Amino acid sequence: MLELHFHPLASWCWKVLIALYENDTVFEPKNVDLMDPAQREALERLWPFSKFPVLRDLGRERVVAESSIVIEYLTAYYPGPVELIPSDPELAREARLRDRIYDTYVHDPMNRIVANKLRPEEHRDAYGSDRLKAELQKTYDILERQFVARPWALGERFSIADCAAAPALFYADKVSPIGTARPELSAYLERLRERPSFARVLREAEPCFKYFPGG
Ligand SMILES: N[C@@H](CCC(=O)N[C@@H](CS)C(=O)NCC(=O)O)C(=O)O
Repeated sequence: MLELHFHPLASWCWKVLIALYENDTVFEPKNVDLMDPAQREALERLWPFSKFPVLRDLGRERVVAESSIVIEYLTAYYPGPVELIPSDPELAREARLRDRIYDTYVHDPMNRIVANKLRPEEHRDAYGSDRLKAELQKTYDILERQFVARPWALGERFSIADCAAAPALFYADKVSPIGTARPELSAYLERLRERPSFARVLREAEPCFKYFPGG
């Protein structure tokens, strides 16, 4: 009943895959090759911005885009033992805030640094890329202070914020290393890598890692 339109190397798709694997949610993976014009057009018909992940719920006749919104949808209609958005409103607000922080201040700059690397050399923006790396370094310092004595972004429980953090930090660390001076954040990234849901995502992405342009 659920289809996920995604690519195994795409970081925002990882965020939703982690959520699906956390709750063993059954879905059909639909791998999209954006280099293939027919597949790109098919994605565009589902979601005019032609970005993935896109979740299609054939049973409820819904197409859901944007990783955070997909996780909201899964939490509402396909809940499992891991409550990715807590039912307590105060905690839910905190989870959503942290999800936003990872998307806005880690994932987005990381993504732009990678996109810059993929440009033809003469169109690369070294100044812009250095600014984004400095932004990441500042964010790491803020996050480092948040992880003292807490295993996950919300504390003891795994949430949407950790789904957002895993891909964002994994790739951000490659383009602008977290470094040994931030032991709490480094240990958090290690815990995320060991979490079975994310370990599975990484295993499945392994054959595509050769296409990542590097740090
Ligand atoms: N804000 C969106 C971002 C989605 C996004 O940018 N996805 C990337 C892959 S990680 C994509 O579709 N890139 C293809 C393109 O830009 O052509 C979300 O949270 O889902």
